Amino acid sequence: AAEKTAGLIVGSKPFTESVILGEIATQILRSQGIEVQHRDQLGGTRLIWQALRNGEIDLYPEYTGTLMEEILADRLRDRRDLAALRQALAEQGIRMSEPLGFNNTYALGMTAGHAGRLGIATISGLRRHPELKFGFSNEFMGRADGWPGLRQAYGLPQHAVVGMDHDLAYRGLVSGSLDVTDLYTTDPEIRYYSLRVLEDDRGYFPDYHAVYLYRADLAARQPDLPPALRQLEGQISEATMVAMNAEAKLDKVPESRVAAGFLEKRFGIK
Ligand code: PBE
Repeated sequence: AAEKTAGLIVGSKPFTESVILGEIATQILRSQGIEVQHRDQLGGTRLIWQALRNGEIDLYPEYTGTLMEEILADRLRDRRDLAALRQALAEQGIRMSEPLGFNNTYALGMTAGHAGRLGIATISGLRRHPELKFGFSNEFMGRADGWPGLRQAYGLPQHAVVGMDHDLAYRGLVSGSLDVTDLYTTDPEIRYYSLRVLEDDRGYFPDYHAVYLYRADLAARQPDLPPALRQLEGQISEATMVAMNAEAKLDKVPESRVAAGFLEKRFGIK
């Protein structure tokens, strides 16, 4: 790519956690003397994956379930086989880190009060309430592992279903203009707004372990990169990720500062 100057380019998707993980990678690589630029909120899953494939970016945070169900679904048989996933990625010139340490899956949620009044505890329980209004994050509306498959897997009858910005969906739930939305399970709003996470009683959603993807040709160009990223493997627990998301989303601390705080605390990087 012509606009690519020296150094390498990290990308992230347009939601807080992805930006924080992009910043963590950016800053840890910088601390090793690698020149890095972060194109934050570059675009959704399809777009950012293409950007990685065509070399527009070199690295970005992704999730195993997203790779298996959405990006490489036609090349994989088993949702749980990480070795097969790694192989399928290698065939496309992409390497994957080991999991960073937490699972951020999709779930359906309602306010606890509303769910309690209607007696809904599971996704199957939604079948008895066709009148409920669903508002889903835009990407969830069209993804293979999103609404189309979920509706089919559970035989859900709702017709009032709209796509919207993920953060606005939380406001819709709280204001009562929406009854149900898709949650990302590491979102701090779940606790903050006392939301009920409906049980996925048919086991529809896979695990979405966070990983970094990077171009295989980068390992040759930047031999310090794989070991630098390896330091992060297994280092971010679910509690740690929820706390970082809370700092950024609820306390409005910029993602770059959240990432810097994590790296200082965990690795003494300043
Ligand atoms: N997720 C939940 C989505 C967004 C949040 C991790 C499954 C993804 O980016 O693939």
